[in-house]
This record gives sequence, structure tokens and C-alpha cells, in this order.
Amino acid sequence: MNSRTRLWVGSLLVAGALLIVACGGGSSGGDSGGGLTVSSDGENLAYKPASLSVAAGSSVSLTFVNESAAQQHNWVLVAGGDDVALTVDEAALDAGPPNYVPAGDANIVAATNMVAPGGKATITFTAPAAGTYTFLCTYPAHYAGGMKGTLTVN
Ligand SMILES: [Cu+2]
Repeated sequence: MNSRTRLWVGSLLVAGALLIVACGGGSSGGDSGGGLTVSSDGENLAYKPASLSVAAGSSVSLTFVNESAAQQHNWVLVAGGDDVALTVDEAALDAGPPNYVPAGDANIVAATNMVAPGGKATITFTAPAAGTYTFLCTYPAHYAGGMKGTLTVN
């Protein structure tokens, strides 16, 4: 191999490596690129995990996976604790189907649409100030049944 050929092969290798890096970054952005995943817990009215944490002010990509075979669920983060969650849950009942999410409610930080059994949804939001926030499912009677969790913002 003469030096010119070697240079050409070297350039090809560098270009190939860059291409692989670029493709890898693109495909991992959805799930593992610093994002959170939370699921419903089978047929229980519960989330797993029930505790999540993020950094204040960070851009959060959250994927909610509905592992139930029969029930609809969503994931709604409220701007406070259980008292605010209760208020949002009541407003959600008034908002009604399909999403049970009151539009423009200042008590809601982020919310997925209602997710069908076996489905999933990804949302992006900016983490609020440091503190402890409740998330819940606003499908009727699910919050009362215990479908809630805690997001800790550090
Ligand atoms: Cu639910």
C-alpha cells in the first residue's frame, strides 16, 4: 500500500466512524438519551417505579408505558403534592374523555394523553424548581385507587 492509498483508506475509516457515531446518537435519543421511563404495574393501579428524580430546570424526556392489558392510563405531573393532585383529579373528571386532562390547568406541569392498553407515550417538559411533586393517573377512580407517585426535583 503506498502512502496515497493509505491516506485514502484512512479518510474512509474516519468518515465511517463519524457516520456510526452520528447514527448511534440519533437512535438512542428516544429512550436512553437521559430520558425517564415509567410504566403501569400490570393490572395494579400503580406505577413502577413510583419514585422518579430529575435535575431542576433540565429538559426531561419521559416515556410512559402502559403495561396493562385492559386498562387505560396516563401520567400527569402536578405542581405540588397530593392536595394539588386531588384538585387536578377532580378537574380531570370534568374535562372528561378521551384524555381526562383539563386544558390550560396551571396545576399541571406535564401530562401524556390517555394511553391505550399495551401502548406508550413520550413527552418532553422542563423540570420545575427543586421540590417534591406528585404524579398521577387521571382516569376516573385510578388516583383514588392509589395510582400515583413522586417526582423529586433536585
Ligand atoms: Cu390509570
